Amino acid sequence: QPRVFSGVQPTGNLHLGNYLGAIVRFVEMQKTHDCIYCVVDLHAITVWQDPAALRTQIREVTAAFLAAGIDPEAHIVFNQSQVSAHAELAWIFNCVARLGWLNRMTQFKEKAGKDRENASVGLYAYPNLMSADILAYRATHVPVGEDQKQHLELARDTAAKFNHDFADSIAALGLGVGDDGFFPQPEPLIQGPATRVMSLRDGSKKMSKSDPSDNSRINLTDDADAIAQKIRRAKTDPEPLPSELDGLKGRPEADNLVGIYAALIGKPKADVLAEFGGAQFSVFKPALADLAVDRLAPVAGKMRELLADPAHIDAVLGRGAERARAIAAPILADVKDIVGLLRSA
Ligand code: AQP
Repeated sequence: QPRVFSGVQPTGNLHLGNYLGAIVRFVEMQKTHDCIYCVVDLHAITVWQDPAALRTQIREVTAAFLAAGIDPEAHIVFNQSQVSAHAELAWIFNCVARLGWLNRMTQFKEKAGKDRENASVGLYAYPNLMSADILAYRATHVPVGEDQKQHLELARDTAAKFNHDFADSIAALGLGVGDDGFFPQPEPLIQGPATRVMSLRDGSKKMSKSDPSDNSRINLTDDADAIAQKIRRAKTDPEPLPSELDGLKGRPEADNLVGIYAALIGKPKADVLAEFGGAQFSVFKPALADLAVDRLAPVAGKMRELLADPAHIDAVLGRGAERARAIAAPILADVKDIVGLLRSA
């Protein structure tokens, strides 16, 4: 049975990249898969989070999931720290994954910056926790943005090494499934028109929660004026839009805005160019702003309504955690048996 797992960090400033690259895909996948969607709060604390703000941010991501159309009854929505299997399996994966693998992770290098000696150990080990998130449910499909590709490859390598290192134990206990061994190879689903939404201020950088410039991103909670202003101020070149896709080559900012329009309207970029080819940005930007407001305002409104009742959000997370635990607990118990860790019956 194919199972989807994915997560979003409650690190504040949830933006259009998170929405189009991840959350919209999460909603779509509900039609065809059993889905587990997680607010990954243990990932968030790999960099400093103010405790009071963190609590609000966890509820905000949950509200965004629900407002976008994730159904917490038909599927599972919870926050990571309520299910201890994530942290337990992450420790075992810390002992399976190799230092050399983690040393190659570009996200750590970017986030740690120059002051690497001062980065938290958690930030370094982050990919092993992500492997645990996915494999604690033996999830087979992981919808993510382009930036998570390398981490998914590491999760696949970790699953394969675990299956290989413990092959005899898995066989002796009769816990193998198909050809893979104990863990499946989780498949990244990096698809759709917006796998990498770029900053509005710099077409070579991804739109990111942690960018110090608020003008670089459209936040899900921005009002219509803020959205229009940010799009008006978005960096562009002086040329009009091309009529063909080829004409976007070497024009990262134009490419990004056309990509955002395409993703919001659910059509290919070629269709957008067929409509706006030859138009100046003074024409295209207001059209994009109207479309963005049209698509995001209902989500933001719903989020506000949900956030007015934090007890309801906490109850959704609590129920989701209970159901997540019920899936992960027997898998973790098998892992402990495979590794040779003694547990009382
Ligand atoms: N710019 C983006 N375009 C498309 N998808 C994106 N995602 C993030 N940025 C973009 C996808 O959103 C999901 C959740 O991301 P995350 O919260 O786990 O953290 P992140 O990838 O580190 O996102 P940010 O917003 O860029 O945060 P900071 O600034 O803290 O690094 C993931 O599926 C991600 O691929």
